[in-house]
Amino acid sequence: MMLYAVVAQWIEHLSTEQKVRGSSPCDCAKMILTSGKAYVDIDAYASCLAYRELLLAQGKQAVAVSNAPFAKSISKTIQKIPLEFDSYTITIGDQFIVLDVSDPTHIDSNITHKNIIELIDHRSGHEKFWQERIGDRATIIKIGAVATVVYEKYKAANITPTKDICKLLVAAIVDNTLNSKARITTKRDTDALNSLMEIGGLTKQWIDDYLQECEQAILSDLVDAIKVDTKAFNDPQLPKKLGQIMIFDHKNLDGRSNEIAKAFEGCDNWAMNVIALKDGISYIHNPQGIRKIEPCSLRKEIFELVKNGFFKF
Ligand SMILES: [Mn+2]
Repeated sequence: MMLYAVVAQWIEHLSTEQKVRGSSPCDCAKMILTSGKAYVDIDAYASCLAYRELLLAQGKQAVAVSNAPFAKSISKTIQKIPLEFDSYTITIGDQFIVLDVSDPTHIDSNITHKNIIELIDHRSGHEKFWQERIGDRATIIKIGAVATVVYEKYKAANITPTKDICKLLVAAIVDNTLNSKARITTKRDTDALNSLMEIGGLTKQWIDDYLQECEQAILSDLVDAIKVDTKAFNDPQLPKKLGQIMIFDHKNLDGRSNEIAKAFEGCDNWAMNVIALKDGISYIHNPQGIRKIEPCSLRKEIFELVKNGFFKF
């Protein structure tokens, strides 16, 4: 009995060794779509699920995996769409496709960089890091949404996205381009948006309903909504913590400054970017008061303004 256990253990050890050393992945290995570890917004969510569906349609083995909390942009309507992340345990030989994140410290620590075969993001700063590691398989570009790039992959493959995929990608583009009001919006984004609305039979009203639903979710759970999309920085030009929410009307935050401050409890140097779509203005809240940036700007756009001397925190 004892000997049997030892032999069994030895065989187990041997097969693990072979698996680790083997140059070709085992049959069970898959392509894993994933994003950042801090939180997942609609762009990351839609891009992972839509890219998974595309790979599956092309006969590949693909799963979408994330344990990160959802931002409010993944609204109830979005969650009702019968597509979701897979529950899957990472195995040896799995290869990763990382979407909507490129800061190596923001990627889930379970993912070894050497197994990343593709990365798509629209935040600058880490282009060289990825160029050195995966070359052309890193796409870090100035574009409104990663979802736009995923739609373009459907187009290039001549595969029509389903109506559900269209809903996800439309919501992602609308959210990440601030309903096409953000400076970062490109013609590629608006072309993708128009095509997806047509294929999915989606109206402007569907978009307005989605945005209203996101606003309601944010306002009904304000502290949590701010916390889930707050980033920490260690840069003398930036606050230690910078939150961001997108709502329709800034007036809907009247009388709620205590809740905003509560979301940054324990931090004396914070700011929050409230993007108000109605008047297209970013309201920058901090402990000293409120300032405006016109037109409304995403956090990454504000960084550019700071870097170029157009805005000071
Ligand atoms: Mn994005």
